[in-house]
Amino acid sequence: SKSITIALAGNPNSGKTTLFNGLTGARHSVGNWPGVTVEKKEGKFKHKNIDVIAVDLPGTYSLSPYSIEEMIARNYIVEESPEVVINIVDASNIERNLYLSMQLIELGIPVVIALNMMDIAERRGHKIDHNKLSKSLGVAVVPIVATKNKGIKELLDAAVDVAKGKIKYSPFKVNYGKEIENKIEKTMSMIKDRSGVSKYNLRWLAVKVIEEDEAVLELLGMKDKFESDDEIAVSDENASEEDFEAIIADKRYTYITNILSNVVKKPKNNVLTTS
Ligand code: GDP
Ligand code: MG
Ligand code: K
Repeated sequence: SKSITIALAGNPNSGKTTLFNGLTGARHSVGNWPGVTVEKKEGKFKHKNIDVIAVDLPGTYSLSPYSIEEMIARNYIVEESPEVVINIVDASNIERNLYLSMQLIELGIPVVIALNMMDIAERRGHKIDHNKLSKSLGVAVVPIVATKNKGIKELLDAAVDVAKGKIKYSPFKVNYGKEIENKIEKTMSMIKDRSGVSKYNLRWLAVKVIEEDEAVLELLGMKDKFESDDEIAVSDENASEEDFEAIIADKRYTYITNILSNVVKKPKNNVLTTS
């Protein structure tokens, strides 16, 4: 049968290379992403007789249009539509890492979270309920220790099942509050018939328009409109100066905090566990 492409996404130092090497061994090629000097690694392996292609995406903290690495990662995911994205999360630094997870999930693509560095989290006395995290996010979450090859089989089982549509998840949706949700709805109906929009998740695009994401505005041919709106806003004393990008980012962090308050338990006294 047809091969499955798995893209690996995660923060720098989350263990992506360790996992990638563990999966592909020596059977991988190293090149550059088109037009830039950012390294691209691609490898092949078999899992349960299924041919799997693994693509290592650049390490990123977000999927904003402000960095080459983040644009490479998000363009690859959106344009090439890998069957599944394995999002490697450093369990010992889970708050920060989940910001990227939220954005991957918002892209509307199949995501499996590999909760890596579980040995470090455990050593620090952090108790992480991965089943609760999975329920809260609406995606599969598999604890692993990449350096010891622990949990890798379970991770691949989940990734292949998700890629083949055998496990259906319903990813959570952030509620951005009445004002922004209204804007999202209006923007969705405004952009839905534009050419080239169909391969994107419409809600994700709408959120990006409201964030004034330059790459998305350009894609939709809306860059000039926003620039002229800005000029009007400056001359209008009643114009709202709200920074929707900041409000949206804030909502995402609040979601993460709320979710983690039910998922992670840390020892009260951390003095003896700093190493
Ligand atoms: P990348 O930047 O995401 O590619 O991360 P690397 O694979 O280079 O890993 C960063 C560091 O974390 C390396 O020193 C790895 O050996 C280490 N590392 C990766 N996974 C684990 C793990 O599960 N447990 C522990 N203790 N260390 C890990
Ligand atoms: Mg690496
Ligand atoms: K952002």
